[in-house]
Amino acid sequence: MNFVVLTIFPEMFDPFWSHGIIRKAIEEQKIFTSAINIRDYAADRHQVTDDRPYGGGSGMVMKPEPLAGAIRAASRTAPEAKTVLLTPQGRAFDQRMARALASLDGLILVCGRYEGVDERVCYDLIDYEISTGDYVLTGGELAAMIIIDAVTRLIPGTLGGEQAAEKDSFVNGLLEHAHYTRPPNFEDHEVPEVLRSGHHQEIDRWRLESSLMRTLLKRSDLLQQKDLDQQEVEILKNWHQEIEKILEINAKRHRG
Ligand code: 4G4
Repeated sequence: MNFVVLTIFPEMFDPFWSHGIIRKAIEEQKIFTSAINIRDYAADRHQVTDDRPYGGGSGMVMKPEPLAGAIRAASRTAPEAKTVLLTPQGRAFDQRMARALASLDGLILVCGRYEGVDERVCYDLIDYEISTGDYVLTGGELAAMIIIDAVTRLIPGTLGGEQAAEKDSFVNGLLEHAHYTRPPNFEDHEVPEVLRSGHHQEIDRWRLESSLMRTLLKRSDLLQQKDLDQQEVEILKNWHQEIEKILEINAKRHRG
């Protein structure tokens, strides 16, 4: 996968390329990365990339010509790549979109600054507008890093042998189960006995119950959307029964 970032602050990406899974993916040529300075495509001597908004008002707008020049140059070096503008107005980024993007050959990620980019850039030069969430950033750079990070870890061979991404949150529509490592007792909190038992079937069952419980308590919206399998239905029905029992006992107590 080829990632080309267009930004007026390419240095922001130096530390991003230099650590962890992203660094390893670059070293092993699973991804190819570059950050190109939009300023290099400004025509004037002072390389200006912003201008005052038509219609007045405060703040500046990103000029269309340098951006168009940068996008066209990037498209020539990566003709297979799709162009993406990171913007609060874009389609909401999620794990499903990350999976779809991971199947592409290349992405040209356009990072806006100031109060936004001239609308006409979007007309012919942008394939997708994506938002990483409902908040406003000073620039698209952090949003571009989020996309690159989430997509890279889905590329086969990037996460280390077992491809842990397959077991992750959202892959099965549930939140992850709780995780524990040594020591067995930490500040008076014990690791659940079953996880130390070596009974793989019971461990799988415990983890599924942990996933379901966490999703129910923290993200019941995900549970409503999910197509539950036989075992998941059984677990939820068991909990339902337990709760009914407790409420029945309580009701009896109040009736006397
Ligand atoms: C384009 C238009 C993305 C880019 C306007 C970018 C949040 C996100 C920007 C702007 C961004 C996001 C200055 C508002 C840069 N903010 N949620 N800012 N703004 O993905």
